[in-house]
Amino acid sequence: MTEISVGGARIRLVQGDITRVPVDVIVNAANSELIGGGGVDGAIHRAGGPEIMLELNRIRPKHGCPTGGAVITGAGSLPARFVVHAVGPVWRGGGFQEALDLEAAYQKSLELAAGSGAATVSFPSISTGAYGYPAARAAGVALAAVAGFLKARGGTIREVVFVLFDEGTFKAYEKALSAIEPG
Ligand code: AR6
Repeated sequence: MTEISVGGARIRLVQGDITRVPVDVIVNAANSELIGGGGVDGAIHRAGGPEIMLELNRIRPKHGCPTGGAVITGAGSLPARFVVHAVGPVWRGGGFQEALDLEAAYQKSLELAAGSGAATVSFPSISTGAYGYPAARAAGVALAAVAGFLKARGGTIREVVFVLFDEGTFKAYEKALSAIEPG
């Protein structure tokens, strides 16, 4: 399954590079320091250009962005209006509130996206690369968080698209999507 309707909106899964998919808001998997890095964060800053980091340098909270938090900036030369930089948890075995922190990262990102008036939002698979969160577990948390938000208070958001880089991650999200109640 690659698509469902929830709360009058749509959740869709695609395999690919998130920097190539036009949306209103692209969510980035950032770190607390908001200083850029590898993975999807590196790809977003490369494709968006230096403008995004210059803006982060202006708005960066003194002690960084906490795990489960997010900040919003412009999107530079990306095919989007804004980028939300979300901080997912580092996987430490599952007993350190990782699921709650991951859920919070998705919720905060959607609040910021809805606050910007976005109709379309894209997410990568937050925390499942360098941060080591097992993809199958992360997929369940991510999809439940997004579906819950769309059912309760989706606001302007009409579509959330997960852009999954590799086939294994895509398959994990496909499986997890079949467990989400449409409606
Ligand atoms: N489009 C979509 N997904 C991508 C792309 C892309 N262009 N490139 C990689 N991915 P990661 P994390 C996938 O490591 O685990 C960074 O250095 C990737 O295959 O990017 O949250 C940050 O600065 C994986 O499925 O993010 C942080 O320090 C997913 O994106 C740290 O890594 C997430 O992998 C964050 O780690």
